[in-house]
Amino acid sequence: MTPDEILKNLYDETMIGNAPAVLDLTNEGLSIGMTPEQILFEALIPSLEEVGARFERGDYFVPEMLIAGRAMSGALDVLRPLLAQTGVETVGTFLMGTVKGDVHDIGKNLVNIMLEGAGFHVIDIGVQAAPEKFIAGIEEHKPDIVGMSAFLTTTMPMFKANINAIEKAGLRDQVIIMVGGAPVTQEYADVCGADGYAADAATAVRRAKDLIAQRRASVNA
Ligand code: B12
Repeated sequence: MTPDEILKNLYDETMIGNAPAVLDLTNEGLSIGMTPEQILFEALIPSLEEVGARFERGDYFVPEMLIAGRAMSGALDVLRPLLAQTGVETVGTFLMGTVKGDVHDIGKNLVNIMLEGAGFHVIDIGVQAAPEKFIAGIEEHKPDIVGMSAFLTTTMPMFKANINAIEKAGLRDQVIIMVGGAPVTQEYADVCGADGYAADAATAVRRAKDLIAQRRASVNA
């Protein structure tokens, strides 16, 4: 198969949630020299975007979304070590979780992979993470940044609930807080009192590095 055929098939097979085919195509693409970024950004992510659009139109239902998500996650398992292959020194510790009530983890996992690739030490506290879990994670791991992911308009208010709980625990000054997820905007991040927001994994990495640099500069000033 040519790279274009692989991308097209990856797009189509992800859309119908054919996990074994997505895995095979991912491996085949890599074996002929395609880059993990190409597979991710030119096939897997656009396919999942179309899955979301179909769900919105009522053409797809939860089971279809679920199997498409699983197919993408299987490919991510193969791409993860390749995307994270750097050897850069640790630039900081990032504690990441999907908020309580929300099980969407593909976006979070992608951000984690890119952060690891950029030299962050990432601690993933999983999905449906309650405020107490974020607090326990901060106390245990002393991260530079806490990242919160939400994919539902109904779970976005958990950002504020988490930030309030972190404040109440006396830990707010110790961490930078970043938020993200499909429905989240910079405006919403500002309103809920987060320090940073990013719409995608690559921007999240840049923003995380900038925020750490700013924090270190202000501490040393
Ligand atoms: C796959 C999927 C599912 C799967 C999730 C599987 C999984 N393991 O994640 C399943 C089937 C479980 C699911 C369930 C539901 N889903 Co759903 N789902 C999706 C879908 C199709 C894709 C989401 C995804 O993973 N995208 C891929 C990633 C890569 O997305 P991304 O946004 O580009 O990610 C980037 C950024 O968001 C950012 N980012 C993400 N997190 C963070 C964190 C930080 C700190 C930072 C800085 C950045 C950042 O970086 C990411 C990487 O570049 C979306 C549609 C869509 N287009 O988003 C709907 C969608 C999110 N789901 C939706 C809904 C309604 C539901 C359900 C309520 C359906 C139902 N009736 O049961 C349930 C809720 C379950 C729950 N309690 O959480 C709606 C949400 C509408 C809304 N605005 O609230 C959407 C938008 C579909 C739609 N168009 O209506 N879903």
